[in-house]
Order: sequence, then structure tokens, then C-alpha cells
Amino acid sequence: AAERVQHQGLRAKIMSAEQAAEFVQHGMTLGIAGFTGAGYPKALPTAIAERAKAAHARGEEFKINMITGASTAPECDGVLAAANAVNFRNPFQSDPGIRNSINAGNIHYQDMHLSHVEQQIRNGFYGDIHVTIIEATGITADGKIIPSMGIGHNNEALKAAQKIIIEVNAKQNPLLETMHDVYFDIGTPPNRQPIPLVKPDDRIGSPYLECDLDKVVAVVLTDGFDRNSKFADPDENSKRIAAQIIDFFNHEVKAGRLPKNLLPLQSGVGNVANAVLAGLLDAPFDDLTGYTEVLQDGMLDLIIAGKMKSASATALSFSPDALQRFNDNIEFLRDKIVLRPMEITNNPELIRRLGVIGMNAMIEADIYGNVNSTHVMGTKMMNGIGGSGDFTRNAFFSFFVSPSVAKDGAISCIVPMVSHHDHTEHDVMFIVTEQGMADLRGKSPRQRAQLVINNCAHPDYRDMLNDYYARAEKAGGLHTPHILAEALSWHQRFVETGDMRIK
Ligand code: 0RQ
Repeated sequence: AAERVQHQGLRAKIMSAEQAAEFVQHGMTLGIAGFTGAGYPKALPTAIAERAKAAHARGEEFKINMITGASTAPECDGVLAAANAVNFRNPFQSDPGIRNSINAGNIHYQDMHLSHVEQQIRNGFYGDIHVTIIEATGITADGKIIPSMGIGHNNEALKAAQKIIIEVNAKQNPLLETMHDVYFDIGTPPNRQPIPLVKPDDRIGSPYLECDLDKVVAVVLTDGFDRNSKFADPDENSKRIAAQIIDFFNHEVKAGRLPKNLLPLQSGVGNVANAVLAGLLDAPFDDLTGYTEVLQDGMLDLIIAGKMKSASATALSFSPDALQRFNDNIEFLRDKIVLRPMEITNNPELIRRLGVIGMNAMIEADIYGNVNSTHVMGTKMMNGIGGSGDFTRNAFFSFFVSPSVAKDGAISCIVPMVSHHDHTEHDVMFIVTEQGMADLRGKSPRQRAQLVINNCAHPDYRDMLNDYYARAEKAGGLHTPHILAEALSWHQRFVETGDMRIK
């Protein structure tokens, strides 16, 4: 694999992960690559975790602060959490180990809009970035870095770093070279210029990441797959949700309010979001485009099937089967997929300009259209807001999808008041469950409540919601009627009895 490091000076810096981990000390802030299980370092996290364990065994403190692109994997987030080696973590995670440590109060977690990460690194909001650790497919003779399956925040994490460690992963397909588009000229206010991207597949930058080569202290050779989580096959609920969204698109195209190839599609993480894209395979739309942060199996299959002509993303996050399809078809896919820094992919200016259709999954929505994407029962972190806020607020259409109930019906995903607010009533346009869709555009809170309860709630909870709403209308202000002492009682009942239904 050393031949993937063409630059002679960097080749001389090849060393083991254990040696490279010596550059990492207690208390440091690390920029760690990785975005939804793609492009994260495969070897350094374990080596850092071992250093932490050894330090703890000696009775010394060893914890780092880690800023990633988004979620990583068991061999990154997982091993560091297991070694109790993380003090602070942002901006998004989905690893059970990290999640449990966050919810146990052992890790300080900042859940944030992904579009903010790079500009906040650039402007020093996190203080010094002591070491940045990224993964690459290779390094060219002139020291340019060929990114791997995700770019995430690498561009800015490399620029801000005091020291840099590059893992070069021989498992990453060499044909990934030229699939990336790294835009360097975003600038700092008050001197920022418009970002010159006007179509989802425009290329406005360089296919390579660049850094100050003098800062590179180590190059580590690896040979490991990305996380490659498997998706559940779309179930009946997901198919019903997908069918309603597709019906709506059909209707809008017929009415002349949407182009025949729709508008650029964004799809969030998770099984339901992936199922919506799977539903588009059989829908009567061609020449689709994607503008999304994470490109999963569903979108890949649309491109391979010839239904989607191009897609822009910041990472490729595939199941093992989809990875195989990607590698088998990479010659065909190379000019159709473009991978960008998350600051560009999630950029509000671009999402608004392109008129993206945002489709994200949620934990729960309330009767007025506020959405909680992140917290279970208001207190426990699931994953994080990720890019859902960047897209929802700036989208042409913003959808939130979820089954109407969770945990075998013990939880209603439509509640009187959300137990945590991620997306406000001002941003959310459509709520879709397997029961139906609520089109909240141009409606007052009271008009919305009728639609959300009667179209989206599960029949087991509809009467309870109508009863709450009817009493709320007699309780106080009539703009957004609530009975404050009761608004979160459904959650409290679940915490106490394991069921939101009244026994
Ligand atoms: O838990 O696995 O223990 O059974 O949540 O739920 O229905 O499988 O849905 O996989 O689509 O994930 C919102 C978490 C949905 C995800 C969320 C429980 C449910 C199950 C998963 P189990 P499903 P999905 C782009 C945009 C935020 C980030 C985002 C997410 C588990 O989509 O993290 O959108 N989104 N990023 O049982 C308690 C409820 C529940 C509930 C579901 N009301 N209360 N538990 N669950 N509803 C990508 C990036 O930004 C990088």
C-alpha cells in the first residue's frame, strides 16, 4: 500500500498507528475525519484508546475533545468511548457506545447544524485544533490528498490543525480520484463572496484536499472497510410513507408547480428516509438530481437504474451489498456523483438557491408541526440534528417522515407538545406517517392541529389528541392552544409506566 503515497517526503513519514498516536496527548482537541460511517480513520482511534487505557491504568487522566464531520463507527467512536477517552464530542454521532456515554453524563456532546462546523473551526470557536486525523485514498506525487468515501469537515480541519496525521486506506477504490470537488474560497465575513454553484452537479473547486505538508507528522497505512451498516428492507409503513410523498410529487408536477424531474432531493439518515428513495425507483420521474449530505443505498440505486442523472453529497454511506454495486459500477458513476465538503453540501445559500426538497426522519412531531429529531423523552440523545436543520429551514419543500407509533405502539410519534425542539413550526411543511400526510403550508397553528391529528396520528392516539386539543382550546390563548401542565404528560406517563396510553 505504500505506493499509494506518491509524495516522497510523506512516504518517509510512514509509521505505525501506535507511533503516530504518540502525537496525541491528554486534553488535546482533535479534528477527526468521518461522516455517517464513511471516511473515518480506521487505526488511530484504537491506538489512541490504548494510550488512554494505559494512562488510566497508571492513574493519570487521558481524555480528548473530538470534532468530526458526523458519525463514525465502532472502530472510531466506539473504541474511544469504551476507553473513556472522550471529554467533548461534536457535531453528530450515532454510535451506541458514544450515545450511552453521552446519556450517562460522561461525554459533553454539542449537537449542532453541520453547516456551521467548518466556519466555526475556521474562526477559532473551538480554540486550537492540535491534531487532525483524516483518511485518504492516496497522496499524489505533489502532495495532494485524494479523499476517500467522505470529505466531511476535512478541508477546514486540515487547514486549522497544528499537526496532521493521514491514514491511507488501501481498501478505498483508487477510482475515487476526481470524484471530489473541494471549494477553497469560501472566505471570512465581511469579505465573503457568493458561492458559484448553480446546479447540483457543478464542479467549482479541486478534486484534491490540500494542506501544509510540513504539518504532516505521520502517514499510517490501513486496509479496512467503512462501517457499511445494513439497511432494513423497506417495511409496509415505509412503503406507505414513500407512496404518499410520490403521489404528492405527481400532483405537483401535473399542476405545473414542480419540474418533471422534480427538484434536487435531499434524504436524511435512517431506514425510513432510505425507503422513500427506494420508492422513487418505480415512480414516473426521470433525470432526477440529488443534493444531499449522505448518499445511501436508495440514491445509489436510482443512479445505477438511470433514474437519477447526478448526485452531490459529502459522503457515501453504503450497506455491504451497495458498496459492491458501487465498486462494480464506479466507471459509470464517477462523473455522476460529486463529493463536497459539508460546508458546501449543507450550505443554506446553496440549498435555498437550488430549491432542494428536504426529506428527513423524526423522533416525534407535535400537533402544531414542531419536530423533535434528536431526543428520546426530552432528555436522552439519539443521534443528533445533523444536516436536517440546514435542509429543513432552507428547502423548497421540507418533509418529516416517521411511523405514527414507536415501541410496538407504546409511544405516539404525534404528541401534544414535542419534548425537545429541533425544527420549529415555522420550518416544517409536511408531516408524513403511514396514516397520512399533513400539508402545513399556509396554515395557522389551529388549522395545522386538525390536519396533524386526523391525518397523521395512529388511531389508538387520535381520540386522546382530539380530547387534549378540545380542552386546550378552553384553557388559555387561542393562537397555539395548550394546557401547559399536561402538554408533556404523555412523555411523563411513558417514563413512569412504559406506555403513553392511559391504562
Ligand atoms: O429504536 O432501533 O431501538 O427500535 O428510534 O427509529 O423508525 O427505525 O427510524 O432509522 O429512520 O431513525 C430520527 C432517529 C429515525 C434518525 C431518527 C426509535 C425507534 C428506533 C429509529 P430501536 P426508526 P430511522 C441527514 C439528516 C436526525 C438526523 C438527520 C435521525 C429508533 O432519522 O437520527 O435527520 N435523524 N440527519 O424505536 C422514542 C419516539 C421514537 C423512538 C422512533 N417517538 N420515541 N423512540 N424511535 N421514534 C444525515 C446527517 O445529518 C449526517
